Amino acid sequence: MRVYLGLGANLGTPAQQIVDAFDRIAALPDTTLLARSSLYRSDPVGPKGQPDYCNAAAIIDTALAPLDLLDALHAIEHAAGRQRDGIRWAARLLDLDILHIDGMTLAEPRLTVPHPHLHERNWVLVPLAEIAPALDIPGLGPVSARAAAAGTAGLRLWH
Ligand code: A4P
Ligand code: MG
Repeated sequence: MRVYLGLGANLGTPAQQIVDAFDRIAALPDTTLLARSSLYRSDPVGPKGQPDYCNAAAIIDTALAPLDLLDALHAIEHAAGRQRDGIRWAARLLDLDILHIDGMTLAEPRLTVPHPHLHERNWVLVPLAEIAPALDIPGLGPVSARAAAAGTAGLRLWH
């Protein structure tokens, strides 16, 4: 099954954590990393006073069942958190979201797909549009059009 992932981090060394997460995702069993987006810097949305986020998107093919994939992604988040002593879950060292699964919709609290906030977040849509512009998400339409509509306010490439 083909799965589209969103990655985010805003504590520690965010870009390094995203790059490490790409590697860990690529190393998951029965999983191939097909594409990774550029890294983006985005203004934090949510509680004030957080550092900027590093955000990115990825496409994988995996034989893992959706909830097994979710567990595996949580394990990667947990491993990233454990590497850093002191600060824990204050903002976020690593957040891995399942954005979309080809041909599948899920509406459980543990796993809602497409991701319920996808349509309103340019830091998710713009990286996703870079690697999957023609992807047509149920209820959203083509990602490229949604990304264009979401704009680039607060979003730039990570340098
Ligand atoms: N869950 C349900 N559906 C999904 C899905 N499609 N993918 C459940 C992943 N998880 C899903 O998630 C909480 C629970 O959601 C999980 O246990 C899972 O079973 P979490 O990652 O543990 O918690 P969270 O991320 O703190 O919660 P929340 O509300 O999802 O936060 P968001 O919406 O992810 O927002 N600003 C910028 N610029 N960039 C960001 O990346 N991120 C956030 C976090 C806020 N502001 C940001 C960014
Ligand atoms: Mg999340």
